[in-house]
Formats: sequence, C-alpha cells, structure tokens
Amino acid sequence: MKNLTLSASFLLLAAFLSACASAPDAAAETAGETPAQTSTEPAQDAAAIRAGSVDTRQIALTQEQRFTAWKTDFIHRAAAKGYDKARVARVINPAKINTLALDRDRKQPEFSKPVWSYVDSAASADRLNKGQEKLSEAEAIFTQVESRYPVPRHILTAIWGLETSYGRIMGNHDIISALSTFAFEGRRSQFGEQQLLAILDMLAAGDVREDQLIGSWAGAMGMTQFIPTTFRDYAVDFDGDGNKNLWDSQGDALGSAAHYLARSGWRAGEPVMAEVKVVPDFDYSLLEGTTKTVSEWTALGVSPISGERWSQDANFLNAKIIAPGGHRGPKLLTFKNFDVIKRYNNSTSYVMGVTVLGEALRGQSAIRTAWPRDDKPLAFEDKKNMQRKLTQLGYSTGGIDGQIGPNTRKAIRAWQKSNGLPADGYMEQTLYQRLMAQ
Ligand SMILES: [Ca+2]
Repeated sequence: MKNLTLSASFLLLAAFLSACASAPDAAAETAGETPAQTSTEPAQDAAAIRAGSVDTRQIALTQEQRFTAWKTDFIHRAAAKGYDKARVARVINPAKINTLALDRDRKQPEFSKPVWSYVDSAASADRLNKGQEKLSEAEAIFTQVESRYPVPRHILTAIWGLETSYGRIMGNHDIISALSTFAFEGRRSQFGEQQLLAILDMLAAGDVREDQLIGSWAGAMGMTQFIPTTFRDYAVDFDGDGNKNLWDSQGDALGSAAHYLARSGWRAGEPVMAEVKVVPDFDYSLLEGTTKTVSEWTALGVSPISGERWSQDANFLNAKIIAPGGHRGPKLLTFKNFDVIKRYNNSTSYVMGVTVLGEALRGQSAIRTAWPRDDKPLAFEDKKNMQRKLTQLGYSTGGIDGQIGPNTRKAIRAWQKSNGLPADGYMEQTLYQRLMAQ
C-alpha cells in the first residue's frame, strides 16, 4: 500500500514538472511559505532528480497548484449555494496551506496518556489559582451570565481554564488558511468546507470581522475555542457592542459558552458526576453506557463514596457508571450534564478534568479514591498484541487495530470473567503479562 502511494505521487510529480515551469504564478503567491532549504538552483534540482533524491520544491509546487484549483472550485460551489462570490473570493484567495494542520491531521492519535495524568494537569495548582483569580476578577460578568443561563460559574471557569488557560493560549493561526488546508486535502475535507461556510455565514451576518479570525491549527477560536459552526450557531454578543468577540470580551466568551451548554441541554442544579463505591460482586458489564435511575443503581449495589445516602431528588436522576482507571480506580455515576459537557469536547477525560477543576474552584473534591498510578498504560503495539492474543484464545476483539473500543473491552471482560477476575474490561500491565503468558 505504501509503495503504491509513493509511486503514484512520483508519477504525479513527473507529470507536473513541465507544467510548473510554464505556470509560475501560483508558486510566486506563496513564495514565503516555501521552506528555505528547497530554494536550490535548477541545475542542482536536475542533479538531485537524477540521483533519485526527492525534490521537495517540485512537490510543493504541485501541491500549490492543486490548492489554487481547490480554491477556484470552492468559490464556485459556495457561489452556487448562494454566497456572495466576490466576498468568498476575497476571503478564500489569500489562504495559504498550513503545514502544521496538514501534519497534525495526518498523524496517528497521540500515544494515550493515562486518564489521571490528564485530570491532574487539568486541575493543577497553577490552573486552580488562576481560576480563582478569574472568578473574583470577572465576578460581575459571572453574575450576569448566571442570571441569563443555567450553567454555574465554576464550570464555565474550568472550561475557560482548560481550553485556553483563561485566554492566554488561543492559537495564532489564520483560521481561513487552517480550514482551507483541511478542506483541500486529507481525511477532513468535508469538515473543512463545512467550517469555511460557517465562517462565511458569520461574516455575512456581521458577527465578526475578517481580521479577528485567528485561532488554533484545528480551527477553534477565542477564549472558549469555538469551531466556526459552534461559533455561528451559539456565540452571543453578551456585552452588546455589536461584535461577537470571543477573543477579547470575557462577557462574550463566557456568555457564549453558557449559551452553548444551555442549548445542549444543561440541567440547572443537577450534578455532572458523583463518585461512588460498588459491592464486591458488582456486574462491571454495566460500565458500557447503561442508563439507570439512581435508585436502580442503589439496588445494584452502587452507593455514594461518602457512605451517606442519596437525597430524595437524586433518586430520580438518570445516570451511567464509569470506571476510567479500572475497578481499582475511582468509580463515578455520570449524569445528563456530563454528556452536555461532552458536546463541547467528546472525551471522558476532558469532562472529568472540567469537573475536578470546577469542584476544586468551589472548594470541593470531586474524586477521593486514588488512581492506580502504579499501572503503566499499554503501548499501541501491546494493545495489538493483546487483541491478537484474546482473539487466539477465543475472545474476539472484532479486529486487531490497537484501539480499545467496546468490542475489545467486551473480550477483555469475558477473559477476566473466565479467569475469576473483576470483569471491568480494563487491561492493566500485570494482567497483560498474565494474558500474554497463557
Ligand atoms: Ca460583544
């Protein structure tokens, strides 16, 4: 597969060699983007090609030409959808390929960190202290936001802190270029085009100015890192100055985050999650997203970690149970508001980070049980080995891809069960050694 791709790009490169020489305009536009080390003399290029080394300048030109063609095509298609063609052209034409966005998007998902290191860093002393400063500094704004939306200030502050360290790290990428890069190439072209159209909507509505459109390489903007579709659909001009300024206006940023969470179904006065303990013979297969009322969970041996009983109101709430560090680590009931924060960022670790920091900001401790910190998460290759071994032993993981999804957890649980172990679907290092020895 790899070889096929390589020879295909070589053919493409060869086909464009003469075209590039006769059409320098597209290349000239982005001369500043061309890495310095590729500006070699033509003769040297020819020698390099004869020597068989890769001519990166020619690849860049080819890509540049295709990028220009994509722009023309996108401008036509946007116009066909009813967008003002002159405006689209003015916005899209200056876009440059963002190589960081291209590289990051192509990479495998990061080596997964254990959930506790994410939660620890989310609620670090520094973030907690700065969050407390922000809570008092922006007290009047929070009071106004809370009077309009049901989301409490400690949750908004935690999101603000996790997204951008309270506005300190908002990204300095040109959003149009980053999104055009996605739209032009790679596995996220549909996402890129959708987000660009959202930007065009925002500009047409007069919500933002073009010069404000700066953010992360992934296309998120402002203190609360809204991607354009979220920005278009949920950002509010909370301070009423006529501009939805998520970059500089704390009112706009916090009001917009509160509005987004409210519209995603935030329930006033309800918890996000609650730490629990379970009976020794608890059925851990219930960890896979089963929703039950708190009183039903009580009947299954789940109770508050504090040893107290649930309040009468709590008994009627719907909840799921999670144990992100396995049965030795904290176990938590998660409520509707947990899923609402997931709309913001679809990651269990993220929501736990927001909640742990948020609770700390109001002097509470969301998690008491120690994480199994002595355990080192499995490397990607180990995960594949584990899947291969489980499958060999008759516990199908539905494929060997190094990704731990519901099928793999199900296989782990079946193996754990038949070995008389707590069937939490969580593979610790020691268990992994034991499995591989079988
Ligand atoms: Ca405003």
